[in-house]
Amino acid sequence: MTRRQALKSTALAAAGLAVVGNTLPAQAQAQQPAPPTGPFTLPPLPYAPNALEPHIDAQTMSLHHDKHHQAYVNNLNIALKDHPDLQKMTVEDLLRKLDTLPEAIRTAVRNNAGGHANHTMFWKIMAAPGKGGGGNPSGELANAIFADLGGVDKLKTAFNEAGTKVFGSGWVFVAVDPKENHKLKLVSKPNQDSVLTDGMVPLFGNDVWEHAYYLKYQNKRADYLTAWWNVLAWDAVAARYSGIKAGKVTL
Ligand code: MN3
Repeated sequence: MTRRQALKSTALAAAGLAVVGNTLPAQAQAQQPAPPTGPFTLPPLPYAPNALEPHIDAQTMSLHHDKHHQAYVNNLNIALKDHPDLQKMTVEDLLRKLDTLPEAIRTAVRNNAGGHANHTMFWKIMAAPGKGGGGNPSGELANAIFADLGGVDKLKTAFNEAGTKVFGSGWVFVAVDPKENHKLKLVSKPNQDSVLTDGMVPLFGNDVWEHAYYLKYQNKRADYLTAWWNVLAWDAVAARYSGIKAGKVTL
């Protein structure tokens, strides 16, 4: 094999292409059945993968949405495949009622329904810089941020600090708490844990898993956290805030 052929073969294998698929024993192939196609499905990315450049690069967006989010969806469907009753529930209800689920699947649902919910929210609250992304909140949302979180500058500082302090993988959220008159709360979570499990609704949040930033920012998570505000879509967040308070937006 020439070096060129070897490189090509390695690249194909890395891309998951079944270059040797036909030579695998039938049993080995049967060990990896296609995941169930439902009930949960991957929502499309609401903009092009390069829309958030230069703050989030296109390759990161494609891998993050097409591979990572898809994997949470697939693994949630696998976890529920023998539970037709749970397949009828919304992802929000699965997370709200996590401690009532069968123990055998509870961790898988916590991780994968959490991953599905967190990323579904994440794509919706970002927009291209200067085209919805960046700037500052206004109106009712700005007033609530001032009252509950000390204002937008204070929020950004506290949010970025919370993001740098997440050990390993996790998220930072601003959540709405219906139990406390829709108060806004800054909450960080490990892994794919959801604020829905605490009876709150995510208003917006940032993903600080390395898969969200490592290709561009490497070890500099703080730089990613700072740059990310340039793609936060405050108008979309304001619409979510009204919707959450009216009980119309649940995720
Ligand atoms: Mn992620």
